[in-house]
Amino acid sequence: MRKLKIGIVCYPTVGGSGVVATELGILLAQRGHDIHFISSSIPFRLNKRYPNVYFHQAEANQHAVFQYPPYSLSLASKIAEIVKLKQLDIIHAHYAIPHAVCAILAKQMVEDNCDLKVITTLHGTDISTLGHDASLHEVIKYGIEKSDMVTAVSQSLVQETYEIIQPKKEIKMIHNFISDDFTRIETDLKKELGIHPNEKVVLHVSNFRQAKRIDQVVKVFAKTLETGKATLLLVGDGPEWSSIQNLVNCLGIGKSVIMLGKQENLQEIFSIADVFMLLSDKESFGLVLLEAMSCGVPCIGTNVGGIPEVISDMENGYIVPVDDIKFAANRLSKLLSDDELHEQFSKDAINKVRERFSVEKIVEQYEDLYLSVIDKVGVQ
Ligand code: GMT
Repeated sequence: MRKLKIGIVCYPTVGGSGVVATELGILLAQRGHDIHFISSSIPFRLNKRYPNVYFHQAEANQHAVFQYPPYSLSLASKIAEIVKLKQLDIIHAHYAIPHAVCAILAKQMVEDNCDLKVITTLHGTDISTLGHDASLHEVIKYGIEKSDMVTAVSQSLVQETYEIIQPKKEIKMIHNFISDDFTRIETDLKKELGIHPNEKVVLHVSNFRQAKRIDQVVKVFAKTLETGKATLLLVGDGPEWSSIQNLVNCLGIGKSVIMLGKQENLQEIFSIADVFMLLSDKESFGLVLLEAMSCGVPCIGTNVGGIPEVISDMENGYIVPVDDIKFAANRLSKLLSDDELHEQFSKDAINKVRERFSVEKIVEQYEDLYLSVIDKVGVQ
C-alpha cells in the first residue's frame, strides 16, 4: 500500500462530523499514512499524541478593517501553506462549507507547485439545513462540483443532496463506522447515579438541537412509565436543554429522569443502557446509534434520513414514525419488558455493526477512494 500525505479539514468541536474525521485520521495514520489535521483548534477526540499525526491551527485574526474576521480565507491560506510545505497528496474536507470550498480555493493557490486532490465528505446538516438557505445554496453546489470526489455518509443523504442541491457530480456513499473496541464495559455508574441494579435505563445522547426532538423522547418515556418503573438518561447540551428540563418538570417525571449534560466517557454510559432512543426529524446517519449498537443496546429510531440504514426494524431495534408517541411507547415498553426479545436484538445489533460498519472495511473504502483519485505518477 502506498503511503499518502493527507490533510484533514474538519470541525474541532463535539459533533458527528468532527468525530468521524478525527477517528478516520487516526486510523489512516495507524496504517502508515501521514495525517495533517487543519482546523481552528485541536479536534476534541485528538486528545493524545499519535505517530504520523500532526495538527495545524487556522486562526482568523481580528483587524480593525474587518467587521467579521474572515476565517474561511485564513483556513484556505493555511491549507495552501501546509500543502506546499508537506507536499500533501489529498485534502479530505469534512462538511461542504466552508471546508470543501476552502480546500478548492487552496488547490487553486498551489496548482503550479502540487497536484492536489480534494475529497469532500457530506455529513448531513451541510445539505439538509444549510442547503435550503438561498444565501449558501450556490456555494455548497460549487464546493461539491469542484471537488475531485464527493462522498456522503448514507444513501439517504446522497439522494437528499441531488434533490436539494442538484449538483452535476457523482456522489459516492460511504457509511460511518465504529471501532470494534467500543463495546460494553464493566462500570459502577448505575450505583453512582443512584439507579437500582435491576432498573431499566433508557438513553438519549445528542447536541440538544431542535431536530433531535428530545421532547418526543421524554413524552414516549413518560407514557411507558405508566406501565413500569425505569430511568431516562439524557446526555448532552445545546439550545433545547432548558425547554426539555421544563417539559420533564411539567410532566411530573423529574424523579425518573437524569439530565447529565455533556459527558466525555460515553462508553461507560452506553454500558448501563437497555434501550437507546433517537427520534430526530432530520438525521443523515446517527453516529450515536452505532455507538449504542456496538455496546449491544437495541435502538428505537425514526423513519427519517439514514436512520433506517443503521437500525434494522424488528431485527435489532424498531423504526417508528416521527411524532407517533403511542407507537414508539408501545415499542419501548415491549423492549423493556421482554428479556428474550431484548437479548436477541442486542446480539443482532452487535453483529450488524461488526459486519456492516466495521472500521476496517470503511477505512479501506476511503483508502481505495484516495488511490483512485490521485495522480499515481505523483505519489511515491
Ligand atoms: O447531529 C448533528 O447535529 C451534528 C452533525 C455534524 O455535523 O457533526 O452530525 C451529522 O453528521 C454525523 C456524522 O456523519 C451524522 O451521524 C449525523 O446524523 C449528522 N446530523 C444530521 O444529519 C442532523
